[in-house]
Amino acid sequence: MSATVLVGSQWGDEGKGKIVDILSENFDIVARYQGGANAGHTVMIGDKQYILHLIPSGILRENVICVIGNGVVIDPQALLEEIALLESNGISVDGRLFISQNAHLIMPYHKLLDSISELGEQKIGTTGRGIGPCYIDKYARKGIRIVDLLNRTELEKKIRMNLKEKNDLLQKIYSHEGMDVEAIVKQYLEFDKAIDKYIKDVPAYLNQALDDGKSVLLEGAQGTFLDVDHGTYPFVTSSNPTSGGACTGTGIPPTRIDSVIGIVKAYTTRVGNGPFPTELTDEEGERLRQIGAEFGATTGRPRRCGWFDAFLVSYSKMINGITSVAITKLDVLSNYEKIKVCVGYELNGKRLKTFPTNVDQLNNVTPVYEVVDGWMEDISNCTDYDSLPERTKDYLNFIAKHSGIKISIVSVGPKRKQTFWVN
Ligand code: 2SA
Ligand code: GDP
Ligand code: MG
Repeated sequence: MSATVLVGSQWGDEGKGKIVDILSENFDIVARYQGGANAGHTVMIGDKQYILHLIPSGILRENVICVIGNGVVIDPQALLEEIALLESNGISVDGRLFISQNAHLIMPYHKLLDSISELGEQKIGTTGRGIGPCYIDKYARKGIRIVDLLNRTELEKKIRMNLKEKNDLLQKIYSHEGMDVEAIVKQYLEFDKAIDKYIKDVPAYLNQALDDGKSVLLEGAQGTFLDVDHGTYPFVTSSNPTSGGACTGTGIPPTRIDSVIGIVKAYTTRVGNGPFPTELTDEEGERLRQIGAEFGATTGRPRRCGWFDAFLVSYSKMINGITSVAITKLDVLSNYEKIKVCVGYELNGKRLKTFPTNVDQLNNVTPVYEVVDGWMEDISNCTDYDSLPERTKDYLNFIAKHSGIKISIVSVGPKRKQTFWVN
């Protein structure tokens, strides 16, 4: 059996949570491979809304096993709160949730350093969840991992060593008071009791599951243009949301992945700072934000909104090797008489051949727009492709053609039943 990767094809919040929930009806296992509790993946079951941050969105289907891979950075407090919230809603995770022993732990100093770094000149607009500083420690080989929870003596030694260094940094460089070493040691020594039962050798587990004919869906968080390597650096997150990250972040090799589903919003949003060529900064942007309810699922921050960018999505198709696309939030465009679509960029009067991820260039490009007629009718009750208005189909064909993508799923509302397949 092969694995399928699901990636955000823009700047995140494309509706990955909803589509993972839909697809997971036909998958045995769903695994997260990067990011942490910065993610906010929304799933609606009936009228009840769940926002998942660390646990894969497949958890809402009782037959699905969920896995948190080594590429994820785990805030143990946030994890336990999420488990408790699910259980209080009658969703048990026991025997259905496994966590890689090699995933790194977010420590209180990571969150503090995240907020302090946002006070400096280069403001990224992070979620403040400690993501960047935790990945810094991972790559500096100073991180504390899930497996360390199993060895209390080593764990205490590692926490004390890290805190000595972090308190020096806080006091000497940032003129900030140091953190309470004893309180943090005590707090983290407690986590093993609650977390031990979920710890697993994830690469061995997932590869064996594939050998046994089980299907695995790899759930990306954030989006392609927030990727630390392929995104709009430095205005990115500190991990690899692109499809390549699914291999390093779980231990499933590239030869076992046979399809990549890109999640694409029918327009574009971004939360946090950085270039956004098709952004609508006037009341048009505000209108889109209100109709689309575009507010951060983790922080509540207003998201920046703009027109669909086919040039950007075509780059995402290339980087991720997208084989098919789920298009979401199509219903949000129902009240627009005319809809703009960006089909390319000009820089210094010249049409660009490839998408520039260089921020200086991106800040100076002029989007080339084509205008498409809107359909001006409610499509949120449509249950199949054929029932969509002709102009909606024209819009889908237009963006598919200019992005070079194949649309296989259409979403016209946040609920499960507001989803259908395109043949
Ligand atoms: P971080 O916290 O270090 O990962 O922030 C770095 C950049 O990555 C962006 N980022 C996100 N962008 C979209 N959605 C995300 N999740 C939440 C959501 C965001 C929220 O689902 O709405 O609630 O604000 C997410 N997580 C990280 C972030 O905005 C920075 O630009
Ligand atoms: P994710 O991070 O990619 O999982 O996306 P978020 O959950 O952060 O944001 C997507 C938002 O759009 C959530 O509030 C979803 O409930 C909602 N949503 C998903 N699909 C649709 C859709 O087709 N139409 C509408 N109107 N809302 C949708
Ligand atoms: Mg989100």
